[in-house]
Amino acid sequence: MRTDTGQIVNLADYRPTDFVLERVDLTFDLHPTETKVEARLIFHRREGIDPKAPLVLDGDELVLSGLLLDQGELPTEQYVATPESLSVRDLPESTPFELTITTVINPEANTQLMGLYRTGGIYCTQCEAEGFRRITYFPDRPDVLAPYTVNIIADKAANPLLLSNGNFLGGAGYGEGKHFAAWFDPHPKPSYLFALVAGDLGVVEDTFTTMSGREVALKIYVEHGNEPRAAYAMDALKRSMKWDEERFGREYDLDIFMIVAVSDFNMGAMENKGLNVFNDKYVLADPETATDADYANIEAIIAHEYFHNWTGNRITCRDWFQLCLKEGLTVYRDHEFSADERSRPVKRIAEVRHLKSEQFPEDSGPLAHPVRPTKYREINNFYTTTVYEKGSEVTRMIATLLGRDLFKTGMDLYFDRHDGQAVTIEDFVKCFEDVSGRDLTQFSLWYHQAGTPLVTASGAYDADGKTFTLSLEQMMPATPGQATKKPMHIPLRMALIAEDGTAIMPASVSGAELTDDVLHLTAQAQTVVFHGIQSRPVLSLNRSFSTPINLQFNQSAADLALIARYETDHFARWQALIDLGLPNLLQAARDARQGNDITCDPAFVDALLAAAADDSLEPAFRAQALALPSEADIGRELGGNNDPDAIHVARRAILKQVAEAGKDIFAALYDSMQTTGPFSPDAASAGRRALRNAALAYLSQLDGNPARAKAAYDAANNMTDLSAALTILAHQFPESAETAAALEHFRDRFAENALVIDKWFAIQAGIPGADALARIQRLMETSQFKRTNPNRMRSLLGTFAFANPTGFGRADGAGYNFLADEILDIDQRNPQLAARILTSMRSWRLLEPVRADHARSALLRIERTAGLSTDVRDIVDRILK
Ligand code: 0A1
Ligand code: ZN
Repeated sequence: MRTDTGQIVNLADYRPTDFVLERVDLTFDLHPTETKVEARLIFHRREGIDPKAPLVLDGDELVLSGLLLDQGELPTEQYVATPESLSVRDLPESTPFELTITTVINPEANTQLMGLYRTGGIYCTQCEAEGFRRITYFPDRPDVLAPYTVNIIADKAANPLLLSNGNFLGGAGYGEGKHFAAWFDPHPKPSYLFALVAGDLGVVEDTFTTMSGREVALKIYVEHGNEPRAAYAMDALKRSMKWDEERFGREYDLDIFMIVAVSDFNMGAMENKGLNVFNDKYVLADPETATDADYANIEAIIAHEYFHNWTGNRITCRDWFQLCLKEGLTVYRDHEFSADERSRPVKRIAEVRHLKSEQFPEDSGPLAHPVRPTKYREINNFYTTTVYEKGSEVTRMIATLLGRDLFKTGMDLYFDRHDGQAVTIEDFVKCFEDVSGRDLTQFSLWYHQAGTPLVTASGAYDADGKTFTLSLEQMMPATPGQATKKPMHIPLRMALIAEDGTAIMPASVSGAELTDDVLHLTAQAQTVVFHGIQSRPVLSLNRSFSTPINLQFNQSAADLALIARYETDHFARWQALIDLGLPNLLQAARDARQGNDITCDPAFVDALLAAAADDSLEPAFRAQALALPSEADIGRELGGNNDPDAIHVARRAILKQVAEAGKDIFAALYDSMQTTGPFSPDAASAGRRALRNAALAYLSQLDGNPARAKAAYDAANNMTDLSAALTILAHQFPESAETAAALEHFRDRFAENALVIDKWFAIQAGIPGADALARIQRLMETSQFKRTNPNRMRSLLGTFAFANPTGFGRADGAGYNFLADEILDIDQRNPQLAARILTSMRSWRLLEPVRADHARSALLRIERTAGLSTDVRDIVDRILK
């Protein structure tokens, strides 16, 4: 394990390598505990580099077992090898030379799941960001690109499949029960995109004919027996390939595209060239075992990894500071894909919910960092929602500023200009400046300034002058390392709506640029006047969440209700309902804290129920409206001195009041939204299920007993309905005999399916209340619990720490202490996983003083432990700062 060296990497220190890598030729002789890796690397010294400069290669826990220069032995004084680096001197001044490096590594012992490891008897690799250096000594950085040849030798019976990037060259027997295969990837790539998979897997095959008529073989490899469960992933892959051709003109560029599903994986999936490796959670689905959310995730992640082929692989990052160059852009592309395949407004609502619940807390807490950071201690900790989701929002804003057509022209220029290169955010932005003539200097602050801008708005109508005056002000909060900030360029989509719901078009606008429906806020404060307004308008601001800000705009309940009823942008309707409801939830939390009665504004309840009952709206939209902000969302909005128990009581009370007022509507929806016929995962059917299960959750609030939820559980014929009913049983009636029986039934029915058992763990980990910790500890003693499996750990510990505020945050601090012990334990095996789960404590300063004190002590205990990984050290230090 890499323990902390305290070294910080700075963007300002970037410089190209001294040596240019021309070609890579790798030979793997696979063995579970002693895999021999021979790397033949051809380099030449870059022009103008000091002839005395040594070649320094990266390593991580490596042992050198052989080194040749142009096939000859090297005197030992010519090189220095440590586990972390190999330095070779007296190398040729101007001619190319070949280094042959041999290392022996132990895939079986690789519990970090970085580099070459074993999972379920399969050899597999994960090299992003710095895993390749755990395989061989190498210039392991994204700006070193080369074509790779890979030879794999392995026992044939155990490993009939030998896969790597690129196109298959050939294979043959190798004697002693072994065989070998050779692959060649002609597209120069950085080492983080290298992949190797070997083992015995089942396959689902198909083909795709590209827009220029080339046939590409498509293969998805899964555990034997799981082949039927990969059909949806294959369908999503073919739709992604087609969409990228139609929307961005991007064609696939190899003869074969492979996906391998593995059960031990630190993240969601990885875009290795031509050989994506996936967490099997994002490949396997059938109606009996996957929820609608699982199907949507599979579609999005298959698309995401495939889209990386152009945004990430063909054009890659110059250094890891540019991570958002590939991630923000590719998330934007996968969001657009899902919006086109499903419902655009519902997709946007889901994105914004996710952004607000995950990225906003990051951006307002101790882990806040710019979309394009300038320093890091551990790059693994920068695969964040800021880089991914805010990075996507920044890309979306460029598209908003330029308009769809110019944005596409800018993307075309980016692909043309930078194909085959490792580039920067500045290179990317320049393409859009060049095609539009717009100066994006101020806009680029979105990449450089951390924190969520706060925009304050107020409007006034002058009936005599027929003007509507909008005052806007922006405030950038201080974030770690950035005390003061400059005003940003904030593109706000907007509409003016008349009392009868029709759109009002101003005759002219002064005080700000308005292009189509986009108002440009560029100064710290701006007064915008809309002229020729015949009647008092209601302003809908930040339509479709065109900019990721906190908006303070004290609109009356009546105005919000009007937006919720008439806006043509359905995202804005949903936002208006949230804005109507949130003050009630916040007041309820304060009242619960004081022991006061909890009340709810009927205007909100009426508007919500009107949306729920409106058959002209998509069911999925109505389900989103009925899903009130979570307890964590309420805590974030309260902004400090938070008591999770009070928030829980408050939210439950409001839910109950909505349920009471809407019981007839919910009963009718529960009946009418039933889907008939064979299961289909399409968005419309999923929306009906979501609305029906939302109605069931409200009705169960009123029932006071689990009978209805139990009946729903018994009647369910797909995993969406089954897990929804089980969640209601467990979260609303945790002590009931029906819940105990259903949990047992669920466990026994799906005992053989790890992904479903993950759901079983997650549902129980989310049961609120102070006894949650004891339940978690009991679950950890069960035979199904597996410490080495990241999905299982995330299901149990991740759900507990991220999504159970009353259980995890119980008043005596036992939850925080427990997590600290677990983090220290996980860190010994898998630092990346430990660091990620630890980020659940990033908002500890928002807690009331007693809990905050307990949280701090637990964090200090981690911080004071010797031998922490760099990953955990980096997070704990920043959270405590
Ligand atoms: N590039 C992948 C995410 C990923 C990042 C790091 C990993 O291991 C540390 C694995 C995957 C993506 O964006 O999908
Ligand atoms: Zn990605």
